Amino acid sequence: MMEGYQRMEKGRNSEFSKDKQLDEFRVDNAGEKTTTNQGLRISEDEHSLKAGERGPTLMEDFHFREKMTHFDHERIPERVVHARGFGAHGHFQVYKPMAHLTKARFLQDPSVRTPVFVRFSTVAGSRGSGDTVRDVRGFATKFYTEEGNYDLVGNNIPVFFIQDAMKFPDLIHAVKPEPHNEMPQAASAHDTFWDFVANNTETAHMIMWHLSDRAIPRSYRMMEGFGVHTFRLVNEQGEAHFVKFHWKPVLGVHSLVWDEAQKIAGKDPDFHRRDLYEAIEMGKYPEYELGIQVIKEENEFNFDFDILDPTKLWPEEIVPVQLIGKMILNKNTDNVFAETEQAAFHPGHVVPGIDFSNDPLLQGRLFSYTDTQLIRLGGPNFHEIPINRSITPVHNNQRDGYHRMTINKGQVSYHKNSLAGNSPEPAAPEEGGYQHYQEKVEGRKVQRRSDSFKDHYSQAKLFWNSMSKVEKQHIIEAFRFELGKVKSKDIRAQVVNMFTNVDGYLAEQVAAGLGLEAPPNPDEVSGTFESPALSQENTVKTPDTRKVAILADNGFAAPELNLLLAALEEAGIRGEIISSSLGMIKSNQGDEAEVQHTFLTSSSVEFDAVFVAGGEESANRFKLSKDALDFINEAYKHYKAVGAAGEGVEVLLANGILAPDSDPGIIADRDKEKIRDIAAEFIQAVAQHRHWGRTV
Ligand code: HDE
Repeated sequence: MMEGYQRMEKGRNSEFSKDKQLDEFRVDNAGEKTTTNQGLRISEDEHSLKAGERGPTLMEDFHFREKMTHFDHERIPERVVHARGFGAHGHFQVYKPMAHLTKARFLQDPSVRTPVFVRFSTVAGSRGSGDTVRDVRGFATKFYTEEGNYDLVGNNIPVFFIQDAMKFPDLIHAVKPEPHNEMPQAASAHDTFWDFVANNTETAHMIMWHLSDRAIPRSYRMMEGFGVHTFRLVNEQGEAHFVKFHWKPVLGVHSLVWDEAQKIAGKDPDFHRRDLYEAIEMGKYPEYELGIQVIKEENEFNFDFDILDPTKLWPEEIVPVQLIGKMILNKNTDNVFAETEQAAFHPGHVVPGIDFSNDPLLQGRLFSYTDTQLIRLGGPNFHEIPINRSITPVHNNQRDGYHRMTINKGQVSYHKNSLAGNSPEPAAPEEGGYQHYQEKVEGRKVQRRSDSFKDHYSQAKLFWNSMSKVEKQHIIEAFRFELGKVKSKDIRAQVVNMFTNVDGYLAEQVAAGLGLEAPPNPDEVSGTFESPALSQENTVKTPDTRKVAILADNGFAAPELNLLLAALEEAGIRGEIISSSLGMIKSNQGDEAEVQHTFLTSSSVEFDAVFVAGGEESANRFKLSKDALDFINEAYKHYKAVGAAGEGVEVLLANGILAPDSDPGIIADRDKEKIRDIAAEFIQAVAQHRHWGRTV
């Protein structure tokens, strides 16, 4: 048996091993003749076989029947949650050996690149819903390791709504469209969701995150990922540590503003998938560092929260995040259905060195994920679908079932046996056999929750205290929006009452927006503790990979525009020209520039910033163009950097956007000679992401 393990050893996975495996399944039709699914070449693919040119279609037309039958069966059930998602391939590399904490092989050798497939998703919406709705985002990673697949199936929020898996169907029934009229799609702003919240106060902490900017990310490339539950790392000596997993995006954590998010959902429902797809196509590969927080087993009870409670995070200031490796996403899928849609993740797909905790939410998930694939992917052989195959060989006595691909040789499909020399045979731990951590467990069988899970508000308050003034205001407005859409006045009042437990000012502000009076803060939850790591104000700020709209028309000032474009490119920013019509525009000196979008085909919400080019004729047109003025105004309203050079400044003035320097994030100068400085300042302003100091 040692031999088998060594065989695996020899075939050590490289970054390309999964790609090579997938290659066996890829099909390219280029230059080929059309065939039926039986491989028969066909001579006709537009006309069915008929009895006479104007006669009825004949049953005998096997090609027509096969084509139509296949089409009729093209759909599979969407995921019951996380239906809408988008995936990409990449690889992961550890920074240094982690042997002191875990024996997981993919966390040992910094020279090994482990292939990964990641699927990002929203939770509540259907497969065809919008990307930018207010929701939690899924962040599921499949590592194709040399010891089998390891799935880290996380979210972009570090805690969850509920503490016990038993309540998951209730939570999801409450947030999904209401059953009697199937509305609203992909939204939590309705009665049943808030009824659930008011009656299940363990949701308080997660609700604070859900109503914060975290639930409207700017990009999948700019959000964190969290394993949420406490897991265990186990080393070669059998020692275990509690661990929480984090993904930290290299570009920082950034969000949209709510008005913008709603508009994008209409203008470009594919906003996040397009952003990810384009970044990868352009070679701007998204990167995330893997972080771990570690708690020694003997320190399990040293905290004022229960580390098994999934509604609690471990403040980074108390348990620091160690960055242990990096993931780079560098390849789009060839076929979204075959890869992204058929990917089956499961928190129970682990490798030696990674184990579970008794978090009751995690324990329930360990059942649900295989179960759900049976209905979605149509049977027990979903592990044979190319995207789900491990790059290590699979040997066991499981047989048959729908769509079985493997042809298992031999007479024997049971253990133990002598006819086949007792193979396949379980591997000893030294041979890579997975051994569950031997945690000592004692207790009565009860249907109860530990008292240590009863505190529902301290960390909701911690989150609130950690927010900047602007972030707090966004949370207040989100509450007002969500509850404003709730029809039942009783539920509105219940929710306001509930959140007096988090913060009196918050409850008062929300109540005021709803025309209610907030009851006094019961002050049960005191504390002014903060975790600065939770505020997006403190994140990385870089202009890299941002998208800027440049408004230019015939008569634009070419030298300045070229200088600006070059400076943007150097900073990693994509500048795209927007004008009144497509084609080429001519500068005041006859140079030409190509227009990428018109005001009809694009919208300011699709860009991170706007710049108005100089040139008298160009500027004069925009001053009179409602489309151009709306475009600029909207960017201004969404706190984005707005720039202008030369006569472009007149357009801002015509727009009522105040004179240069009087407002944050407005970079404008009439003096064209200063274009280099203007560009540099504008790039800085883009890097800031948003300019909250602006009054709108
Ligand atoms: Fe999931 N979840 N979940 N979930 N979840 C699914 O599995 C479930 C939870 C998460 O891109 C389903 O294959 C239960 C927490 C992601 O394919 C299903 C409970 C976290 C994805 C399921 C939870 C997640 C899913 C639906 C409470 C963050 C998408 C389709 C006990 C740590 C994976 C599927 C992908 C998908 C069950 C709670 C993350 C039904 C029962 C907490 C990212 O099995």
